[in-house]
Amino acid sequence: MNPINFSPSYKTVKCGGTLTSPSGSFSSPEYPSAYPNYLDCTWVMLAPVGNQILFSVDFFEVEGHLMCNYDYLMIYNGGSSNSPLIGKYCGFVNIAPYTSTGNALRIVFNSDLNNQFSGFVARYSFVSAS
Ligand SMILES: [Ca+2]
Repeated sequence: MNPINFSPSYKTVKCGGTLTSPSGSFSSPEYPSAYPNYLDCTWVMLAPVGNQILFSVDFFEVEGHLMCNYDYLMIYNGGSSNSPLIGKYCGFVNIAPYTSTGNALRIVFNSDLNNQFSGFVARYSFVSAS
């Protein structure tokens, strides 16, 4: 096999971003239609220092797997990929609302090569740390 002739059979979908508005919502790409394959989306909610981020998921339908190895959403308590992982979710589950301890929260959504579902809708708001 000549590696020069290898070309991926998918195109990269732009998704994710840094969210600095005091409240907002976002969803999996193309919601409520099925999300594309091969997603690697990262949203970082970044509040002013002294705030926390209240995050909740209103809708969640993602390809299921016992270990969530196929498609999944991950919540990190902080802005970086080294921040503590709060949970990894897949299937048709309810995700409990979560409040960050600091002023940043990271959400990652990944999909694999097949089996697409409607995905998710999430919202957040900045709250003054008490
Ligand atoms: Ca999938």
